[in-house]
Amino acid sequence: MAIQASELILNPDGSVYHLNLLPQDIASDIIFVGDQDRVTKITKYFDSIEVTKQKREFKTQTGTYKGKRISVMSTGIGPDNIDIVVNELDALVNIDLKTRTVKDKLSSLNIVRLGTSGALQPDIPVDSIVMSTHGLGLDNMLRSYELDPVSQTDIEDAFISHTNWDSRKGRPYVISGSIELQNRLYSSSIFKGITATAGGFYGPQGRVLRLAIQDAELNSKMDNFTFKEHRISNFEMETAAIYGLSRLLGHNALSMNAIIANRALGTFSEDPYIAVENLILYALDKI
Ligand code: R1P
Repeated sequence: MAIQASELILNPDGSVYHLNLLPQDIASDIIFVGDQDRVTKITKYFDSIEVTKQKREFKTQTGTYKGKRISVMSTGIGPDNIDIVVNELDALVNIDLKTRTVKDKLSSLNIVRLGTSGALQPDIPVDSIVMSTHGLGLDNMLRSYELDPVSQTDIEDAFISHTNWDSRKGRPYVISGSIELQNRLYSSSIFKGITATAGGFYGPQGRVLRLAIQDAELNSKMDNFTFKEHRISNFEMETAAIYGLSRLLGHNALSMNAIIANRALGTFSEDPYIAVENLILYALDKI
């Protein structure tokens, strides 16, 4: 059955509504960044660029790096944006935009997020790189979908009990990253851990400026949470949403973050641009 115009919105040129992209504009290997200005920081290393398109914070460039076709896209900030980006990307490959019907043969994308993040553990220094084995979603966005088939309820239950999580904030969810991409991009020079994804930057990540927060102890409880060999390494705002939607839609996703702050020590990188550049150089050759 055809998906209605109000549900899958297309622009006059047939492109998807927010990303402003046509199916031929994207590669099957995609790098996500948060900041739209980070797109060219990656594509400056490309052999050539064939597509540059932007609408709002969603900027995309597609080109080749050492002969491999890759798209780099900015997602903006937060899980709500990830809902738009991953659903519209999936529509580009798995929905026939002319007939508005789901294709019989579905395709998988490889999605790697290169982001910035704050470490929660004192031994993960600023300017290091963290690979997310799992995303721990504290944001609730993904709870609008039928999540149970893909979420790791054993880790969720342990986290809820350890932190005495207030159920009024919704149930946290845990989704693992692609094992294949983890194996391809890991080396012993980087850290691994569970990445917590918050639905905001200040209160939702335990930052107090003028407002009291619901659980002032949450970050320290997160620091000392363990499940088997896993611990929570860092806090940011996209990974769990990317992992969840990718898993539900059949795409492979991995998130890697340059650590620009250490929340446990209260420190911030002296040059976050170099930290991001190091992450880009580390990841590009392995993607
Ligand atoms: C907050 O400043 C933003 O920076 C981090 C957070 O996840 C959030 O998006 O990532 P990016 O630098 O990739 O945007």
